[in-house]
Amino acid sequence: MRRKLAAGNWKMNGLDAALSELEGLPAAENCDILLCPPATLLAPMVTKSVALGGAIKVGGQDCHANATGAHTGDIAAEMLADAGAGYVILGHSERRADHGETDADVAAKSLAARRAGLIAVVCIGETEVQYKAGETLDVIRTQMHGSLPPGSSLANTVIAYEPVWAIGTGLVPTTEEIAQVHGFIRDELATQFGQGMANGTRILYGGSVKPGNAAEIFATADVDGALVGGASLKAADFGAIITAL
Ligand code: G2H
Repeated sequence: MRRKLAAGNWKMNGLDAALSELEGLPAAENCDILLCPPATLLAPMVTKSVALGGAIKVGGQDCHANATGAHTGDIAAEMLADAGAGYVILGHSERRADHGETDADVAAKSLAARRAGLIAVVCIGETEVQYKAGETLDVIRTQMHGSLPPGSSLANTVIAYEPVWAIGTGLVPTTEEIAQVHGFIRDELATQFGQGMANGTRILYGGSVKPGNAAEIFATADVDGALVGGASLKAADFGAIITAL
């Protein structure tokens, strides 16, 4: 049985005062809660989570492939772990677009996450052009083969399917489309890593998840939770999404 995961990606949002939002989140018995704040808030968020009982897991939004070195502005997986993180988002489409990250980069970062004991939340998803050209499944297959390194397992990897055209736009695929892609991802996991990983790996949907559409998305086949951006910033919204799981 796959345990559901409600993951929040704060992106480049949030100053110290935003941590008070954690106080308004509901206790969730049926799912894990993960928040991925900007790096500046990682350690304080861990402290806040512990003060609230420790139910909220904390993750980074990216890591470098190396453990140390001359990489100004980057952060190592070991540093995220040292700050108390348990997860790291990798290959988000904004990083692929803004920083030119390739599937090979994401695979190298996934190995770094594993080296540091972090669970990698690996993001994949097609662009609007690819979607309209009917290339979604081919794109997903290519990204999975390139971004998931050998040794990926249900213990060290979560997949987030995020259609790029649905991110921050208010547009959402139909539940039939989500079910098709998530089922395809699970089949590809079986092909690449075996049936055990396919059965046990959590596959999140991401892209304009809101309180108003969360229940319908979560009821969709092979959806094990969500990676939530804008709606994870406020406890009222993220709490409603958690409750819908
Ligand atoms: C997709 C998602 C969070 P939003 O990027 O990963 O953002 O929910 O704002 O579309």
